[in-house]
Amino acid sequence: MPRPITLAAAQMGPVSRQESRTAVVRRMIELMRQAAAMGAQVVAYPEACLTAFFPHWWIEDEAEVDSWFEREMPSPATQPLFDEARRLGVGFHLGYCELDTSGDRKRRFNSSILVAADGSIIGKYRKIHLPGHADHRPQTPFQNLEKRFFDIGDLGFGAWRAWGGVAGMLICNDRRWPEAYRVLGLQAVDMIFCGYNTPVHHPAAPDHDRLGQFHNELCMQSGAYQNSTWVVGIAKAGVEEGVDMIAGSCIIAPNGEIVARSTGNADEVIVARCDLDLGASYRETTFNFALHRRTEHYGMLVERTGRQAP
Ligand code: ING
Repeated sequence: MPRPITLAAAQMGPVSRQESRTAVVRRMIELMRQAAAMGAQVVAYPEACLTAFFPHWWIEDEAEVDSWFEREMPSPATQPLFDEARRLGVGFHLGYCELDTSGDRKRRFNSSILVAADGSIIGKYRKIHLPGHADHRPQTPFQNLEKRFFDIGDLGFGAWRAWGGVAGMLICNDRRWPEAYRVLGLQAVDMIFCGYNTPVHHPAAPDHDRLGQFHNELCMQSGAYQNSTWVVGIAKAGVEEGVDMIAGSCIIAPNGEIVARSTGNADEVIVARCDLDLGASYRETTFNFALHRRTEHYGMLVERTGRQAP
C-alpha cells in the first residue's frame, strides 16, 4: 500500500568566500519556506552548503582551514535553520564540513546529517570517496584538495528509519561508485540524499567535461534503479569563486525516471510527491536476490571451485 512522502531538493547557487554563515542560513530558510509551501515534508540541501567549497583553493594556514568547518551542529549560526524546520514541521538533510575534536586528535570530515522535524539528528554520514589530490597544483585553473582537508569517512554507509521509510546518504563523488548505493540498497533504503559540488571542468580529464551533466544523471539514475530506491541529488551550482559548477539537481524514482529537475543554476526548490513503495515491485521481481542472484552461475566461481553450473 502506498507510502507517500513529499521530498524537496533545495539547490543553492554560489556561496562566496566572504558570505557569512548567517547570510547563507537566511537563504536556506527562504528555500525551506518555499519547499514547505509546496508541501515538502523533507528538504535536502547540497554538500558543504554553509560556505564556499574551499577545497577549490590552496590553503596552508591551519586556522584558516579550520575556519571553514563547524565545531558543533547545530551551531549558533545554524540554529535558526533547526528552529525554522521545527516551526514548519519539516525534516531536512544538510551537508557541512565537520571539525571533530572528540578524540585524541583533530579530525575533519565532509559530512551530512538527517534532521527530524523536532530538530533531533537522525543520522550522520562522513564522505568516504574523497576525489582530487592532496598536493598543490598551481598549473590547474582550480584545486580539488579534499584529500588534503578531509579525513576519510569512518561511519560507513548508514541507513536510518525515518519519515515512514529507510533513508541513507551519499556525498558528491560517492554517487559515482556503484558499491556506495549497493551497501545502502542491501539495507533496503527507500530514499538516498546526495549533495554535490561538481565543477563543469575536470582538470584531470578535460575531455569528460562535455558529459558532466550526463554522468551526473547516469550515476544517480543507475543507483536508484539498481537498488530500487528514490535518489535526491542536490547541487551547489553556478560560478563560485571562479569555479563554474553544474546544477542539475533532481529527484529520481526507483524505476530510474527523473521526476523533477532544476531549471537554473541558482537557489531553486524542486519538489516531488514520492511513493516509498514504488521500489517494492522492483525488489520483488527484477532485483529479487533470492530468486535471481545465484553465485554458482558466475563463471569465475565455477573455475575456482571446479563446480559445474546446474
Ligand atoms: N566533486 C566532484 C564529483 O565527484 C569530480 C569531483 C568531478 C570527480 C568529476 C570526478 C569527475 O562530483 C566532489 N566534491 O566530489
